Amino acid sequence: MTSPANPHAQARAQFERDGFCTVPAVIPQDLIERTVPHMDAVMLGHYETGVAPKPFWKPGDDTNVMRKVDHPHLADNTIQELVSHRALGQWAAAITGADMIQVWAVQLLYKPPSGAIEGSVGWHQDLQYWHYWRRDSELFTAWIALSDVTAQSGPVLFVPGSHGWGFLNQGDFFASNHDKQLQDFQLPPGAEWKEVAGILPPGGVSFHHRHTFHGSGPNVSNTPRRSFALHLRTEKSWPNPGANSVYVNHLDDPRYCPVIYGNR
Ligand SMILES: O=C(O)CCC(=O)C(=O)O
Repeated sequence: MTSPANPHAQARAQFERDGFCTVPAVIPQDLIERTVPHMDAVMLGHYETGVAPKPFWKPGDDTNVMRKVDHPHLADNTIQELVSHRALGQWAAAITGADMIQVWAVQLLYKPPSGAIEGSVGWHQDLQYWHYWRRDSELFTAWIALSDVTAQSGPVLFVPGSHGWGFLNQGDFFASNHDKQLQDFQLPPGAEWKEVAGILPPGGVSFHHRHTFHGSGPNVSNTPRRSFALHLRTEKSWPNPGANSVYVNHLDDPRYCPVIYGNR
C-alpha cells in the first residue's frame, strides 16, 4: 500500500494511475538561475562548445510561436549539467521501478508571452514521433520548468488515464486549434476526456508516459514560459533493427545520451 509520507511512492502511484505526475522543485534553484542565460544564448545562436544544436526555431523566425531547439545540451555545458542532474534520474527510476535511466533526446522549449494561439502545442501522444524505437519500449518524458509555470503561462495539459487507451496515432504536436483536434479524434468507447494542468515552480518536473495525450495553450502571462523536455528510456527499450536516427545512433555517447541512473 502506498504511504502518503513517501513522495516517490506517491509519484509512482500517480504516474501509473494517470499517466503523468508532477514532482516538487528537485533541481537546485542556483542551477535553474544559471541555466536561464545559457538558454537565451543557445536561442540566439551562441554555442559555448562550438557544437550547433539542431534548431527548429532560429533567430529571424516567427517570435509568436513556441521556440523549440533540439539537442541544446550539445551546444552548452550548463544545459548539459541540468539535463544530467542525478535528481532527475532518481525520480525517473522511482516512478518506473527501472534499474537504468538514459536521456536519449532533449528539447529546449520557450513559449513567448505573446498570448498568440501559435504558441500552443497540439494534442498528441509522444510515441507517434518515436518510430525508431520498438513499440513495446519503456520510454517516457521528463519536463523541467525553468520559470514559474502557472495556469496563465500555457502549462502542459495532460489527459489523465489516456495512457490506458493505447497508441491511437491521431495527434499533432504542431496543431494549434485544440477544439478542431478534439472534434476529429476517435477515442475508444468509454474514454473520458479531462484536462489537468501541470503547474510547476522553477525546478519542478513533470513526467509523462509515451501514450499520455498532452498539449498546451498560449502563454497569456507577461513572462516567458521556459522549460526543457527530456525523452528518457529504461533498460526495457530497444531501437528498431536497422533504425538510423540521430535519436538512437548515439546511445554510447554520454554527451548525447547521458545515463542519469544506474549503469547501461
Ligand atoms: O511544452 C509543451 O507545451 C509540450 C511539450 C511536449 O509535448 C512534451 O514534452 O512531450
